[in-house]
This record gives sequence, structure tokens and C-alpha cells, in this order.
Amino acid sequence: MGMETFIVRVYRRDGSDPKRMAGAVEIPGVARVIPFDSLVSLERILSAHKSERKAMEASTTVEETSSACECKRFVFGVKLYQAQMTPSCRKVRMFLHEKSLSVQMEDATEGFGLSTHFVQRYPHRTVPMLELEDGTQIGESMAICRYLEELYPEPPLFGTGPLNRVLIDIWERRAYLEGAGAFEEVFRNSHPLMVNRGLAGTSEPVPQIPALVERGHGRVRRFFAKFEQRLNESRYVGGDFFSVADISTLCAVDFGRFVGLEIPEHCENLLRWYKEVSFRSSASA
Ligand SMILES: N[C@@H](CCC(=O)N[C@@H](CS)C(=O)NCC(=O)O)C(=O)O
Repeated sequence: MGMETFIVRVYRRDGSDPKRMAGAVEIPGVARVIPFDSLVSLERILSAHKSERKAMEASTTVEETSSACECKRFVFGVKLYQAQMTPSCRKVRMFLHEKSLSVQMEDATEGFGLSTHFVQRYPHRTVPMLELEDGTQIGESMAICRYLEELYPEPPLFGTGPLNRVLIDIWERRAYLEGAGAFEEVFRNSHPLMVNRGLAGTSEPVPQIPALVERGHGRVRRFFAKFEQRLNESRYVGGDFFSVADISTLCAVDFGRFVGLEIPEHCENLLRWYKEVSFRSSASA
């Protein structure tokens, strides 16, 4: 299956763009330290030493002065096709960040839609999509996260123990179907950029239906009420610990804010939770 992990130590200035990550890689058995100026060039260097990969543990140090240090595991040989502004892609980026994982990413967009190159490659026509070295394509944000959880179980984001796992599953699905689904219904059926794009995943024109905007607002109201109640009982969405259910909920709520649908002021618990999880560094992913 060809996926291996390299421990990469990244030093970068606070606030600098992670995509511009630069450093130097130390390969066991290779005398010199090889500089790189992006994840792509790091991957190229590691590729060139393919035969030694089994024994290799790569560590990097950056030449520039830095005030922040992060340890990241660079997942070699996979590529995440994604779009920066979409909630489903943000879920995967947040998940990677929480796991301190780094993968090569490719922008799958062109203008306001998906690129021809991407849709020819991936007929399901949705992002995110994780492509493995052998060409296997993993679609669906939660499937991607589960796959990564299996390979990199620490820290556990899908829970531990049968009941905790099942609660996270239940609340993650509710966040996605009742939260993100509701905001999407409003957005796709009202936004000018979504004309004839009522549904994702198809090249056929799907007209907007104004009645769905109204229905969507009702769904949004019920979603806020349900999650307010849940967060009155529980610190995090899935239970006592931060999990993928929080990631899904945060991405849904922020998508709602983008559409102009804010958490109502009376939802004190939801607002308390929102403040806490938005403060995590993964929230900027
Ligand atoms: N259930 C899928 C949803 C994927 C999805 O709908 N992605 C949107 C972005 S959030 C997309 O690809 N839209 C492309 C389009 O509108 O053409 C997942 O969680 O990955």
C-alpha cells in the first residue's frame, strides 16, 4: 500500500503560511543535510531516496530564526485533493492538524467550481478526495478521517471504548446531516454562485428551489436548538473529550456563519463551546 510516515520537525515563525514550510531534511546514511522549500520539494527529496525509505526517519530543521516549533508527521505518497473554502475539506485539514499529520495537498478548483483535471480524474466530482500511491481514491471526508485514524490512532478522535465511540458517531452524523446539511440547503438554493448547482457531485444542472431555503432555515433553527441542549449536558459534542464530532460541528457552524446564519445569542452553551474549540490551533486549518 506504500504509505510510510516520516517524523518531520518543523520550525517556523508564528503566523507564517504553513504551505510555505521550509527546512532541511536529514536522511540516515546521507552525509549532508538537504534543504527544501516546500512540502512538494520535501516529497521529491524523499522520493529520490526511495530505496532507503524503510530504514529512513527524516527530521528537518529550518535555517530561519523561529519562535514556534511544531512536530509534524509527513505522510509520504498520498495526495489530498481539496478546496480551501469548503467545510468538508476543512474537516479533513483540521483532523490532520489534530493528529500532527501533514500531507501533500492539491487545489482541485478552477474558478468557482472543480477543475476539469480533477473531475476527469475523479468522477464522483466532490472534494475532499485522498489519493494513495497505488491510485486508490478515498472520497467522503469522514471515510478519509477514519482511514487516517486507523493508521494513526493517536490522539484518538473517534473515541475510545464502545459507548464513547458510538456517541461520537451519533453526534458527528447529526452535525453533518442536520447542521452542515441545513446550511448547505440554504446556501445552494439561494446563493448566486450556486445557480444550477443545487446539488454537489453531478455535472447535470440542478436548479435552485426557493422553497428549500425556507425549509433550510427551519432545519438550521432545530440544529441550533438540539446542539444547545447537547452542550448543556456535555463539554464537547461527543462527550468529555474533543473529537471528530466537534470538528464536524465547528465546520458546519462556521459554514453557517459564512452563509450569514450565526449561532443565536440565547444559545449560551453552544457559544461557550464555539469559543473553546475555535481557539484550538487546528481551527485555522
Ligand atoms: N459527503 C461528502 C460531501 C462532499 C461535498 O459535497 N463536497 C463539496 C464541497 S463541501 C463539493 O465537492 N462541491 C463541489 C461542487 O459543488 O461542485 C464529504 O463529506 O466529503
